[in-house]
Amino acid sequence: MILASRDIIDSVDKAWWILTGISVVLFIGIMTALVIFAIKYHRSRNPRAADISGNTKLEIAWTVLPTLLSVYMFFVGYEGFALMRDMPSEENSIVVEVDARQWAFTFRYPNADISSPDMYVPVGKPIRCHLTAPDDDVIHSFYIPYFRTKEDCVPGRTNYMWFQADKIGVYNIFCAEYCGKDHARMVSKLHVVSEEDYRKWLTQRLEDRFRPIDDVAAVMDAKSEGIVASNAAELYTVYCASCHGPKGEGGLVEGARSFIDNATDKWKKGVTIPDMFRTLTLGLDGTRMKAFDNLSAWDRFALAHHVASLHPDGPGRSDAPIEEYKKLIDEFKLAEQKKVSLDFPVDEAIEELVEKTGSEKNK
Ligand code: HEC
Ligand SMILES: [Cu+2]
Repeated sequence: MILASRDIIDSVDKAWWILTGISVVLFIGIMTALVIFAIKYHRSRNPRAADISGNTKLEIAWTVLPTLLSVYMFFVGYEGFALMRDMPSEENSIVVEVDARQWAFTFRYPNADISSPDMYVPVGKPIRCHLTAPDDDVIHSFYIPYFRTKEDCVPGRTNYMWFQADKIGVYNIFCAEYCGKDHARMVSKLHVVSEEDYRKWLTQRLEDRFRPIDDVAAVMDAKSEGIVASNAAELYTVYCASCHGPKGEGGLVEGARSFIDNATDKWKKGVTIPDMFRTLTLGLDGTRMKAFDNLSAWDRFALAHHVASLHPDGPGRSDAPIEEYKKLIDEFKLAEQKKVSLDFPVDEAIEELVEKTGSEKNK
């Protein structure tokens, strides 16, 4: 079995060593000549400068040699580039949509209709990444150093890259766009797991994503099991802190609300938990505040509770009567078990995918 990512890694590393080697040799050569000539032709030894003009052999040599060297360097780089662009087809790979926005990556699994702040992929399978950014966002650069693969996420278009992991493990994901300091905060993890663990993870994610809200009291209570399980503090750090500040002080992005001051009269949807749930579900049109409907309803309630808890006087001002919650549950049909049954993508579609991914690459 040929693992193409290994080939890419090897050829990028080879290119790196060759280019670095050439640079080192040239650097040492030029610096040595510089020092030698500075001494040899010093004013004290050569009081009068010689006027030399034209040396055809030398001129041909310094044109032809660097040209050949550059062409050689091009092909050294092209080797790995060609492998990177030789994408497996959609049928023969697992598709992960990478959404880059200020300031986090989100990974969507279109086959399963779930998303995650970290990326999970099964070992050995070709993974196709479809890279996008929202229309009004900025360019990001999705970078997995271990797999030597990096591609821009450009607002309004889709870019593609792929890789295939040959070792189970956890790898870094960075945004390598260096205009603006905040890209440095876009750090995620790539979890390469066994096929079995991948399925387990997907199943769990699906269960969480579509867990119906069967108990109004549970979403009203910040300490209920369902809310605590969402780990809202962590979600907040991943999805909200970059604009609203780690402590809810707001203003990291223009207009992003402060959650700790008392001025809430300018809030558009309101400060109660059900209001915030609505903000998180629908977003605020025409502002940088996007919908977070890729998160489960429980997560959205948990986030609203977390935002409420940031206020120094306690979460009291975000209280709402039970009727408000009931209205939401009806409006967004939160109590219904969504049609996506657990055995759809996990046992059939994914299995099919996984079988199909014995692609040409692996023969
Ligand atoms: C890209 C930056 C950005 C991110 C990320 C972001 N917000 Fe916002 N948020 C804003 C901006 C800007 C506003 C103010 C919009 C306006 O009213 O003009 C806002 C407004 C709000 C409001 C007030 C709504 C109202 O009624 O006016 C709440 C609540 C809120 N955000 C919660 C969150 C939570 C929770 C998260 C994380 C899941 C989050 N935001 C992530 C930028 C962001
Ligand atoms: Cu970025």
